[in-house]
Amino acid sequence: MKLIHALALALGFTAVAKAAPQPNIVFFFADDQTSSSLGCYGHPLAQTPHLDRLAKQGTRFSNAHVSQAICWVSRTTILSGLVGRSFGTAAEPDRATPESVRELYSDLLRANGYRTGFFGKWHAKMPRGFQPADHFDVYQPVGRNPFYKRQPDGSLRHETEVIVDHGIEFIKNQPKGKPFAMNMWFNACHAEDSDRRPGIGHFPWPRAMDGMYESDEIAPPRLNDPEIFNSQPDFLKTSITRERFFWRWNTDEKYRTNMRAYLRMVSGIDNAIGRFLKALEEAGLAENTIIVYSADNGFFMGNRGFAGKWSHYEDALRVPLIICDPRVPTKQRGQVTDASALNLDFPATFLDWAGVKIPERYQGRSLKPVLFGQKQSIRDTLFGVYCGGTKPGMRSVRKGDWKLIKYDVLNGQVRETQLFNLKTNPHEFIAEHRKNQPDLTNLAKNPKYDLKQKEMEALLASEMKRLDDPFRLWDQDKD
Ligand SMILES: [Ca+2]
Repeated sequence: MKLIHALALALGFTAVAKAAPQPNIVFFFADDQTSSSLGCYGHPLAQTPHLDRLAKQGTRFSNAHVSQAICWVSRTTILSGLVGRSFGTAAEPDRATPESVRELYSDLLRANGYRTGFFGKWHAKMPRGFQPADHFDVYQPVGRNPFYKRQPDGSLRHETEVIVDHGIEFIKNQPKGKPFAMNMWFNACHAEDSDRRPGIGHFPWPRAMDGMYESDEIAPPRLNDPEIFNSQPDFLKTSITRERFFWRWNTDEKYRTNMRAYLRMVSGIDNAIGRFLKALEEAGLAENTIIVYSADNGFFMGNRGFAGKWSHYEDALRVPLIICDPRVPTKQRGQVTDASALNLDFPATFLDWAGVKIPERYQGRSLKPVLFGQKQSIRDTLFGVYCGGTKPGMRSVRKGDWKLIKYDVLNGQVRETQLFNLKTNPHEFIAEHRKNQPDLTNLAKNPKYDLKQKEMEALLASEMKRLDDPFRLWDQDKD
């Protein structure tokens, strides 16, 4: 014992000095992408070999959601650590208050030794005077419109490639012995809304993907039975979610052409990520770098007669989430977890990885224990919010197999409740589909599920209070 003690004393300082280094963090963030458009999530055609490999070596989340399926809100949630309705004010709910974004996770990482970078689509609605460049060591915004960027030699380069070029440049300049945290936030797979020409006009892809999927048979949307559209709440049937359907999915030919183009955008991201991973490997940084891949919101690709996001169905709220942490034990590699995760959890997770204290104001939790197999899950409730169609808007809550959605829109003209059991009704059918399956319907107001509805409504009210939502629905206490 004495010998060991002496040895420990002699080695003590060395051991402390050689404590595990802080990991590098690379966060790839796609725009407008459902998890169902990736190979590793089961898409029959999507070719995403690099993301599939990250999933095989890391953790793939089957229940990752965003709390609000809108580009700028999802982004502000990650930057602030707060859900939409918490980072803003009742008068201006989409814009972050100065207090909520005074210190971003990137600032906290920088204060703790990290070199930080941001490349790509920002789109978060920040307070007046806010300068994103103040919050990163290297900041380079890259937008769309156009997706193709003129290069010094006169050639055109897709924004996905340009963003990854910046990322590779960043690691080439990385000083030795210093950790880094970098964000590459793509504009793909967002449509070019101002250009409705099917294919490369509406969904411009990196030209390296030319010809991909051309001979593939494109299956129609799974939920394209007109009965499914007809059963939707009336205001959704006339919303922008419906309007955009006519921009991109409403004829067989347009649907097939746009779907091929969309998948090329997905494969374009995957291809660029592959290039980045190779550069990371060559720089000798791969062993200590955690890779995160997710999207700012899901996407309706013709299901229910809808396009875009803007609702609380799974198509809109569910996003891909793949985290590859080379430090996790071998038996956790390649795991697929059904643990619930929100975009709200990302900044807490980043700070936890870096060993930085998670601020008390953060509403999310670190996903690290799930990755390391120490916990099955870190949250049992998914909260969804949206203010479309006039405030308070739509709210949802999901726990286990149950999901409640409430619509309180158009100044009180629409007040509806939907209750789904996602185990028996994973596609959230509202009408009894095909009439012989009584569970495939909205179960709200069904006396058999009265207690469940009350339980979910109480859970929704408590989540709204806990997350400082300033609004109350028509049937909630005004407290
Ligand atoms: Ca988006």
